[in-house]
Order: sequence, then C-alpha cells, then structure tokens
Amino acid sequence: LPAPQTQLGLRFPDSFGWGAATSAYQIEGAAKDDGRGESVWDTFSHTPGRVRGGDTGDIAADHYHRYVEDLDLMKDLGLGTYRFSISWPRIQADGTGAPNQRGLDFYRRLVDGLNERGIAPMATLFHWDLPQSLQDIGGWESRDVAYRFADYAEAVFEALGADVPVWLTINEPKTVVQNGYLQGHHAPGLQDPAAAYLVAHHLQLAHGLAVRALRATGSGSRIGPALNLHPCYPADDGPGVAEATRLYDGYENRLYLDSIFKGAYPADVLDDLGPDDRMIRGIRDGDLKIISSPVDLLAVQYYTPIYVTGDGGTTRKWPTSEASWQQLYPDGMYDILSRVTRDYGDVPLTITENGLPTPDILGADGTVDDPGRIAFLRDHLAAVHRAIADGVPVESYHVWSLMDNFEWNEGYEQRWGLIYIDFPTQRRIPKRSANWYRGVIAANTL
Ligand code: PNW
Repeated sequence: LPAPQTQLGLRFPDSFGWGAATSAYQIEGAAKDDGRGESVWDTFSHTPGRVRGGDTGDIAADHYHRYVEDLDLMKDLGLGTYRFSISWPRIQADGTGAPNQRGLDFYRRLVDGLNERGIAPMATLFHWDLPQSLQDIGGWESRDVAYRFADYAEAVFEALGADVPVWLTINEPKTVVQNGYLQGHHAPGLQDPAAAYLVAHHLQLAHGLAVRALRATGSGSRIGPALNLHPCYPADDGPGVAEATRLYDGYENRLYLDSIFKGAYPADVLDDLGPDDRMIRGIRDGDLKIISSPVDLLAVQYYTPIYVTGDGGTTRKWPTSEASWQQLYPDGMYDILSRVTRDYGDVPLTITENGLPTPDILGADGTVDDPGRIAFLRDHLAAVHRAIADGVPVESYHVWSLMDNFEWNEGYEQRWGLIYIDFPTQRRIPKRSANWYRGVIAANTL
C-alpha cells in the first residue's frame, strides 16, 4: 500500500483538471489501417539501428482497436481531461489534399467517447509524425510544409473543432530541432546544424498559422502551443557561467516563448546564430506577427532541469531516472511555472506532460508496484500546488503517460505509464500509481 507520506493534505482548486497524456504514434498501432499513410517515424523505426531492439510503433498499445477499453480505464481513474494527439498521416496520407474520412472517424469516436464520459478532450495536432511524403519534399526545412500544416489543421478543426475545447498546435518544437536535426536520435535522424533553426522557425510559423486557422472557423475552442521548458541554472559561480546559462536558456526556452508571446526571437540567440544562419535568412516580413497570434493558454511540459557550465556545456547535479537526460528535481517545476508567469504574463497554464520512466514488472500476484512513480508525482504535484498558491494560473495537469508506450528511440523498454501494458497480450493493468492517482483525483487533494 502507498506509504502514509503519500498524503500531504494539499487541496487543489475546485476547478483543477486532473489528466493524463499520450500521443498517436506512441500508442495507436494500426499502422496500415483505414488508409493511414506513412510518417517519418515509420521510416525511422523501420531503419535498422535507429530504435533500441528494433522496436516500431506498428502495433504499440493497439489503442486504435482498444480505445473503448482505454476510455473506460480513464473513466475509472476519474480523469477530468485527456490529452492525445491526432496522426496527420491518418487524416492526409500524403500530407495534402482531401481529408481521409476513415481517419477522421476514429478521432470522432474517441472525442465522443471522452465527452460521453465527462472527460474533456485536449488534442495536439502534431506530435512528431510528419507524413513521409512531406519529408520527401524537405520536411520542416521547407516553408511550404508550414502551410500544408495549416491546411491539415483546418480540416481537423472543421471535423472536430466544436467538440474539442482545447487544441494544442505543435508538441515540443524544441525536441524536433534538437533530437531530430542536431543529435539525430529522433526522426528524421539528421545531424544538420545548418538546418536546425530554420526548422525551428517553420515549426513556429506552422503554430501561428494553425492558431489563425482555428480563429477563422469562428470556433469558441481555445488553442495554444505545447512547449517543453527546461529551467537552466548556473552549475557554479565561476567566470562566464552566468552568461553561458543565459544563452543556454535562450536556446531552450526563450526562442520558443519570446517568438509567441513577445513577437520577436531573442536577440542573444540571433546574435549567436549569426546573420548567415539559414533561419535568419528564412524569416520573412510578417512571420513574427503570425507566430505571435494571440493564444488562449500555454501548455508546459516539465521533466528536468539543466545545469550549465562556463564552456556552455552541461553537468548533472541530481540523480537521473531510467532516462539518462532526466534529473530528478521537483523544485524545477515550481521554478519554470513561476518564471513563465513572471516573464510572459498571466496566460493560463496547463501542464501537459510530467512523468517518470520506471522498469516496472508485472508481479506474480498480477499487480505492478511502482513506488518511484508515486513519489515523483507527489513531489512534482506539491511543487505545482505551491506555484498555484503563489498565484500562478495553472488550470490542469496531465501525467505522461496514461499507459506504457513506444518511447521513441528507446522503444518499449522505458515504461512511462500509469497503466501497465503487457505488450504480448495487450492486457491493461493499472499500476499502484494509478490507484494512488485515482485517490488524489477523488479527494482533489494531494
Ligand atoms: C516528451 N528532454 O519528449 C514527449 O513529448 C513524449 O512523446 C515523450 O514520450 C516524453 O517526453 C518522455 O520522453 C521529451 O531531453 C524528450 O528533456 C526529451 C526531453 C524532454 C521531453
């Protein structure tokens, strides 16, 4: 049983939304069903050596076929909000043209199933599964792809807009830039610093165009970006460390936040890139106006702090999780939430991802005990509570993830879910943490 210290007596606002999150490629499977096209992640995961163990999302958690059972599990948890993503290649197999009705129908059934159960749908338009056909014409290096994204967004808004109260545009543009174009361990798997920040600009442009597309439908739904933000701290007080930390923060956070909320890219990052960078040459008059189209909320994803050294590198200060990039630092949640409110004003905040991978095993008694996840969620939610008490307008929180899933280049080894998936049988087993979270939700108290 959860230890007594898992109850802290911290009550959340009555309107607080308790949720969980997933994304299409990580859970749906059904890679060839109903006219779905291929995405860059199909290509990447089927390229030998790219994903641990050769895993792919072909079947994943088979959510495409098991969504009714999954909806019932969400209801049983007491979720008030569920964040999922829409697979672009299910809606437009080649990334352009008339929408595929069978693809839209799946999300219609999912959205209706959520609304019937009193769970508010929160849909992300793009969680990294770019249609491969668009990669073939340059992917996010191509300005045209931002306009293709706006067309796709418009088709989705027309079909589902009214029944989804909150839309998120692009999931973590920074991760596409850093993992997809700098380090290369995510699709499309490039190490191309010359392209990376042009890609960032086009992702930001795509975001702004999608915001405008929603407004053009006259929808009363809300929309915003989903940014993974990293609080950056100086590793020590040595020479140059403060300056290096500030620039690091520019690349991690301000590049994305300032362009949306201030209508300008941060000058220090532009200076650092230099006038010949393809990004700077790719910015056209009016782009920042589009990118800074007013949004209704900011979705924050927090996993880890970053400690910056004088040479512009990084170091670790806290123990890491099963994910080597994740240091465990709950106060970072408080710091990043209060910082965005301080620097960008009172925009409503939703936390759309926060979670921990653990090496869960299905016990002989049929249960999955994950005390580390309970402690992680407790400590991070206590930090969220503290931010709210200080006046930070956080309206909801989504655990990453509802269920175990395809963790990108790590395959299925890292388990991030509240619900254990026994992949060979696709049996769903709520972990001990799911039972704990159910209790928190029911009491609205940590
Ligand atoms: C997020 N980092 O990615 C994604 O949105 C999810 O799809 C993913 O499964 C989840 O986090 C867990 O990894 C991140 O390096 C990737 O700090 C990298 C980082 C953060 C988030």
